Amino acid sequence: KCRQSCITKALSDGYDALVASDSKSLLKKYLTKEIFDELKEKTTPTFGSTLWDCIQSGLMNFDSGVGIYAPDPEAYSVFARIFDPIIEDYHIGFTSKDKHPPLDWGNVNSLSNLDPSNKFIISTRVRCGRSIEGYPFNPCMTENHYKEIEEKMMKVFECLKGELKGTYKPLTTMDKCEQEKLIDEHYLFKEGDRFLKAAKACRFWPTGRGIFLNENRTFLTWVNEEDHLRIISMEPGGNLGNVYRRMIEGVNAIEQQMKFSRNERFGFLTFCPSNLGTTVRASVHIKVPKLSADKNKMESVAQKYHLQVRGTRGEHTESEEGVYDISNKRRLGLTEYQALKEMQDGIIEIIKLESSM
Ligand code: ADP
Ligand code: CIR
Repeated sequence: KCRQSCITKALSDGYDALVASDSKSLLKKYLTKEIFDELKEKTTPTFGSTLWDCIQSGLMNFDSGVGIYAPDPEAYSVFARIFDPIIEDYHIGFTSKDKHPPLDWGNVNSLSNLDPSNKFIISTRVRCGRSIEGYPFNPCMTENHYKEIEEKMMKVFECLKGELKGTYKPLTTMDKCEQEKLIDEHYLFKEGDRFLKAAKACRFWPTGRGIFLNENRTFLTWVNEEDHLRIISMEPGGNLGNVYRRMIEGVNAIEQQMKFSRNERFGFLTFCPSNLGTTVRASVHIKVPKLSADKNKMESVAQKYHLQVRGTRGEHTESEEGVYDISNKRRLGLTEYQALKEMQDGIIEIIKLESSM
């Protein structure tokens, strides 16, 4: 009873503040009073998650781009009236009637080196997220869930062979210095993300969190950060085909031993609705000084090719020394291959444009 009335008060105060704010989040754009009133007392059947659990990150961070997370898989259907329009907007046209297509990695060999002369692209990275079947998302996980997933993954990592062979480092065994170095080198997730913290995704930190790195530092896996798994391939230069091929090999090797959560309508399930479907984000770190001198032009080009521009240290960071992180924006409603192709086509256009300026 008391918990319920506290949540109701926090929700209505938070909602009023959001409405009065200048937030550009998708949450503010779509959470009308009517939808808010319809959802404010609902809970998910298995975990009892509330609207507050979904939107507290967006209510506490008005600079959110999206502003909502699914505390558990059922939240996507119980709170569909707010998730659906946000998903449709973010993933550019995936309506409440659409279904995500089956997995299709496509023809890896048709993806090329996007910058053979090495003039613009510093490095290329492709990642995907995976949730492990039988476990809820962060806000509903117990300390034991974190430990169990980590223990299972440590066994999986031991079986990785050839190019993928490497070592797992739990966060609990890393000192600050080592952690900061790995973050600076773009391998490790940043610490204390306030969007995730507000969403209750950082409980029991650093328990169960860690990073697997292969010997060449080209294949890695994050354990229990935003999603149970983030499987990542990266290397210097613009060889997108090679980076993608390596990620697929890693995903397949892990999948031989772990069952991933997949949903009829949304494909692979993730904590943040922006990652649903393929969960794939293919990015380059790129220097395009002429184009990026004109912020509006850069944004309109990104929009035209369905790309997203981030700063040098990832989401919610600024560009340093003119380095931008440009990636495919949508991940849901298209195949893995189409997501990669969309990114490739856009980056090729951006390089063409920069060269002509
Ligand atoms: P994600 O959505 O994959 O979690 P973030 O925006 O949080 O991505 O970035 C995670 C890390 O990956 C950051 O350090 C970021 O700089 C790095 N990163 C992203 N793209 C590239 C790239 N193409 N080359 C090198 N590092 C990259
Ligand atoms: C936000 O809303 O800004 C954070 N909760 C992060 C959302 C993920 N962003 C994205 O574009 N993939």
